[in-house]
This record gives sequence, structure tokens and C-alpha cells, in this order.
Amino acid sequence: MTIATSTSFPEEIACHREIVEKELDRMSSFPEGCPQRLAEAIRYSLLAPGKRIRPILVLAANQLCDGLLANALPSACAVEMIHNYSLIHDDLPAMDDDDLRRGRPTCHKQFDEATAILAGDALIPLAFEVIAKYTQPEKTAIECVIALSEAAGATQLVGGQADDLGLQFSEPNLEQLERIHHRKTGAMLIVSLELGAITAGAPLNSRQSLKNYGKHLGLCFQITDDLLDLRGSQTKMGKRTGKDAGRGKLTYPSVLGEHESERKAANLAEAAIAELESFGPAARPLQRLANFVVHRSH
Ligand code: GRG
Repeated sequence: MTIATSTSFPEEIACHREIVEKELDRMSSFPEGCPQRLAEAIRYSLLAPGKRIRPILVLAANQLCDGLLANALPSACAVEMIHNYSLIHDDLPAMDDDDLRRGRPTCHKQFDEATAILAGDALIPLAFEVIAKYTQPEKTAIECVIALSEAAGATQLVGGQADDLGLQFSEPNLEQLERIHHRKTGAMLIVSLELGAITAGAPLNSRQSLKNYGKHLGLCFQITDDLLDLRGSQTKMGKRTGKDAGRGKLTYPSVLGEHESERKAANLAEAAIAELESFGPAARPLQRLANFVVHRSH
């Protein structure tokens, strides 16, 4: 089925961005105890203008399952904190070695490598602290901590990144590529939807539909990321483009070709949209988000 609407960011959930940004600001204000340069580096990266897709997914999924926004907000901030740490570390010379992120110098360029490593390090426990302190009831907080730690851990985000770093200049292999991206990019998007459902106390079938939507959306997001790296505008993306091919990285266009990659991304967006049909019209914002992801320019 086709959601024939605008491909811009869905307005009904774009408002969540402001709520999340205010809360991220508050949660990273460190009134005392954090060394000033470290606090500046954390806030420089965390509050930089990102799309905030992951926290918006948490809040939109929670809303779809009739949850309370205030109970999902700690998890929304936590996924953005983990995402931010992964961006800071990914940009380091030992990893992807980037000097531009969200339209600004990367954290290690603006500060220094040691400070950037520590800023990323500090964001990991902060994410779990925020969930544990501010999610009700305690049982729900524990469930959120377990879901996020699994998604961010050695078998998912970190494992996917490790495999991706090890795979430069290997033979094109779609299965390997999909396995990496399911963990490196998909896991954090899937857990965002799961956290929204958990904090709303949603039944298992709703949780599963949201996770399936996240699985399709995650792969679609990665394919469009690869296509944008190939032909996107550096100004719009806020990061260097054209880097993957130059480094011999395995990407969807390098394995499938541009046309087939586009077709696959469109099919995945359709599959994501179909997963949410059982929720009725209340799912439209998340369905439009899938359209935004496949047509995005940044
Ligand atoms: C260091 C453990 C570790 C993992 C790094 C984030 C990451 C994993 C790699 C970045 C490389 C990359 C381009 C991944 C593809 C998908 C992705 C995470 C894109 C960046 O996310 P956006 O587009 O960024 O949501 P904003 O800035 O909008 O938050």
C-alpha cells in the first residue's frame, strides 16, 4: 500500500524534536563535578543539530501505544545519547576518521582526541542512568535498560561496527552487508521503537509489529545513507560525502548498483508501512516517516 503524502518530515511527530532537545540540554547540564572541557565536549556533540530520528521513534511508538510521553522521554534521551557516543567514536581517526559531523567540526577536531573519547565514554553510563532514575515503574526501567544494553552491545551496535571496520576491500556479499547493517544501524532504530512500546506497556503483538517496522526502516535508512554518501550534498548532509567508495567500503550501491539499491529501499519503506496497518490511522505519522527516510536528502 502507498501512503501518498508529502515526503517531508511528518509534522505530527516533528514537534517531539523540541521536547527531546530541551530534555537533552537539561540532562547534560552537570551543575557540578564534571570537568568543564569534558562537559563542553559532551554538550557540543549531544546538542548539535541532528535529525533526532531515534528519540522521535521512541516517542511516536509510545504515543501509538497510548503511553505517557513523560515516561518515554528518558528512553528517548538515552537512545540519542548512545547514538551520539557512537558518532563521536566513529569519527575518530582510529575508526572512520571524519572531520565534519552535523555541519560542524567533529568532536575530536573541535577539542582533542582524548576529550572526544571521554565525551563518548561519559554518554554511555549517562544514558542508562537517565532511564534507571526517571522511568516508572522500576520493572519497566529494568526492561528498558536490558533492551538498550543489548542493542548497543557487542552482538549488535558494537559488533556490527567491528565487522564493518574489518570488511574493507572484501568481495561484495549482500548477506554479509545486511548482517552488518542490521546490527550497526538497524539495532538502534529497532530498539527505539521497542522502548516506546515498553514504556507504554504495550502488548506483545504491538511490540512485534513495531520491531518489524523498525527492521525494514533500519535497512532502508542504511541504503539511503549509502546512496547519499555516493551522490548527496555535503552541505545538506553536514558530513563528508563520497568517502565510502574511495575507501573500498562495502555499500549497497557497490554490491547491488544504484538502481537496484533505490528499488530495494522503496520496497523496504513499503514493507515498513504495511507492518503498521493494524494500528489504523494513528500509525500515519510513523508511516509517513518511512516515506521521509526513503526520499531524504540529509
Ligand atoms: C563506534 C560502536 C560504534 C559505532 C558506530 C554511528 C556508527 C556506528 C557509524 C556511523 C557511520 C554511518 C554512516 C552509519 C549509518 C547510519 C547512521 C548511524 C547514520 C547517522 O545517523 P543519522 O543520519 O545522524 O540519524 P544524525 O546526525 O541526524 O543524528
